[in-house]
Amino acid sequence: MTKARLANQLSFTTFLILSLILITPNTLLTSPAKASPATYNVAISSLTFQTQNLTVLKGDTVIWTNKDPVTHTLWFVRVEDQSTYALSPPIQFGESWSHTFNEATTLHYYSFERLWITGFIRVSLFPIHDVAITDVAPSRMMITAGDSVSINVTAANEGTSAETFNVTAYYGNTILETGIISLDPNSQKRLTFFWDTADVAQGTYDIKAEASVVEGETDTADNSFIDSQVTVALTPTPTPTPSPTLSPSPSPTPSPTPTPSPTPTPSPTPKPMPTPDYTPYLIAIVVIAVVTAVSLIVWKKKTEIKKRQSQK
Ligand SMILES: [Ca+2]
Repeated sequence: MTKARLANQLSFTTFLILSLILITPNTLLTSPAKASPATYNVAISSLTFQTQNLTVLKGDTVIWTNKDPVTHTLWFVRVEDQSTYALSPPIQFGESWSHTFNEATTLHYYSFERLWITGFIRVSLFPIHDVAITDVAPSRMMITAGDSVSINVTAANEGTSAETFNVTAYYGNTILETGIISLDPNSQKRLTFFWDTADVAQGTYDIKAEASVVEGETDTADNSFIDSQVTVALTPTPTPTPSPTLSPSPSPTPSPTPTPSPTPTPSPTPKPMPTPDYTPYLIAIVVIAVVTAVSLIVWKKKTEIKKRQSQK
């Protein structure tokens, strides 16, 4: 009897354990640990939707706020068959309108009054991991070696989960720098890289940025972005250096020539001058000599005359 009761108790315990084993996984599967629905804000400003592209989970809510001084009515169209998904009431300046997306679909939407203002919404049943590089912009396109260039890279999280990933900037195939960035879902951020081109060879380089692939990411085509080139020219300093050396060298050659020329000019000028100056002196000497000679002759003749008179 005791053995029978013990056997019954054991079988009941086994039943309980088996039930727990079987029921527990079912309970986990029927109520998956899903994050609470998220809410995203989109401003309608400067006649654009900011942010333009959204990826949300089924059950998430988006709030649009009109910051334009005009009315916007939002018209949502399913991409797969162009059927209308929803139409908002007219949203006046300063007003908001929200919508919770309960259908897993992909939507294109417009401002009904201005169909060229467009946005894009992907509604997913499961979390999406998708990061991207959406822009690469160097500060200058033409530089000389030694210049510094800043490169602005815009990285985005286009998925439904927060992500941390690497962003690497390149010139050509050479890595410039790698940075780490963390982004919330449906957000973007700009990173600035500085490129010192002192040791960079002359040439034209593709400026590129890459986002590392995050876990669970399938759309990797948008993780790399190349849109611009920078041309590095030779340093201008060596070029002008020889040219000034060559140009002044002929100029100094003629300049010393005229410099000595003024020196001889004054020296010959005073030398010929004294020559005519001596002439009157010579003339005076000649005149004095003649006068003296005449006087001597006259004196001699007078002396002879006196001698003769005294002899008489
Ligand atoms: Ca991607």
